[in-house]
Amino acid sequence: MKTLKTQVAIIGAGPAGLLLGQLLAKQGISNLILERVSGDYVLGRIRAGILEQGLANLVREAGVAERMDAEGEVHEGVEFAVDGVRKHIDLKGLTGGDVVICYGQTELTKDLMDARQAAGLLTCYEAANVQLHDIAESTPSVTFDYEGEKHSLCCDYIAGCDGFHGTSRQSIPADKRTEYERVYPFGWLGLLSDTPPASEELIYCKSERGFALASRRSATRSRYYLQVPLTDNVEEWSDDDVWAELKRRLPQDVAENMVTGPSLEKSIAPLRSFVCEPMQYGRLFLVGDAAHIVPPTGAKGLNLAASDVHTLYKVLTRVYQENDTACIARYSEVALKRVWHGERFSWWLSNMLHDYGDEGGSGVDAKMLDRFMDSERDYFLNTEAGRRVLATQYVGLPYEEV
Ligand code: RFL
Ligand code: PHB
Repeated sequence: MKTLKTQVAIIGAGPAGLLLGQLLAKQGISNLILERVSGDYVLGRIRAGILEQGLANLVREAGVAERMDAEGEVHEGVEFAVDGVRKHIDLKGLTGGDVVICYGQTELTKDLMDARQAAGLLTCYEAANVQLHDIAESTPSVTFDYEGEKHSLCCDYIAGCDGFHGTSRQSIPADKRTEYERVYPFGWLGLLSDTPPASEELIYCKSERGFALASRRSATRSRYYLQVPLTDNVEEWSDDDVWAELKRRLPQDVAENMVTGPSLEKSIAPLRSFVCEPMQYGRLFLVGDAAHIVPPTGAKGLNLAASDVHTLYKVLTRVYQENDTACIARYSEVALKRVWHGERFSWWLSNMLHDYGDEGGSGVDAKMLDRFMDSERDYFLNTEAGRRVLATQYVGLPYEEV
């Protein structure tokens, strides 16, 4: 058994783990990341595309913003289309200056990986059998298999950044956590292609045939999504099928503008709302998808992971630099407040824009739910007050101080 030592053991090299590691290292706090899969595998996962200003600022604070600031697109507005009628939401004007940045999670992850390597900070990729020990004691540790050898990592604290299917959350005794979950009766089929996007701004569309989203990564790379039944397999959808269905769901002028081409990636993701409370136990802190999942409708998943990182980074900085251990107990409470705002927003926007078939929800049948949502769409897209609420939450609520 090889023994290693660090101040903060980070489980998972997704955006949450990598960003936390970079921020802590800048404050002189040592950390080591354990990742189950290879770096290439992490970079092969196509996920989020929209960064709130809070996340962008955190990336700048970590000193990793050069490419994001050069290549990321500033989006001052976003569009919603209901049954073909387009509505522009002026994010900048309605929020007094806030915007979002369109920059792929894959690119951000790559920048963070490169910065970590350049700084000589250790990430153990393909670390198997990661197990957490003594998390309720003052000397926790993590054991894992790496390069054919068993390792034990002794640390002061553990950051569980290992996503929804990770091991960290399961290490908290079941009777010490409460989990809230809603699984939606549909998924999103995503398609990435090197074709010029159909629109300068993102367009979230509610149509008779279900939800569609026209998104982008750059002037030459498009990202589209379609609401699909949970029973669909991605193999059943040819590229031509996806393009044809997008044409049916997007507003006519957008559909006419759409350039089709071969997909670079195509996958189906289920939609889920999930929160684990509290987000800490002993010396373990849960961060990002390890603690909570949102449906992608509000583009909040990655952004909530970032606000958790911000909170934990501030807590640990105070612990190590000011010996303020009292603030540790505040992590979960501060993080969860913002998490629940993001959860509610993503659930609400999903309700407004998807077709729930016969299912209904919230204790009302499908027909009545649809009428309620007609009223929501009318208020939040067609009144100044409604648009302001939508815009304020889309760009992201301010970070809470610890
Ligand atoms: P991640 O990115 O899942 O990273 C967790 C990392 O932990 C590793 N891991 C382990 N490592 C060691 N030992 C173990 N036992 C481990 N188990 C897991 C994993 O290999 C992985 O590398 O979580 P993180 O860092 O919290 O980041 C969160 C974001 O990735 C996530 O919120 C968003 O991508 C969610 N999401 C989207 N959010 C958006 O805002 N907009 C989107 O368009 C969007 N699309 C998506 C998404 C999530 C998806 N998932 C989870 C399937 C599309 C998909 C398909
Ligand atoms: C994306 O471009 O992948 C994207 C953008 C906005 C969302 C979800 C996904 O709400």
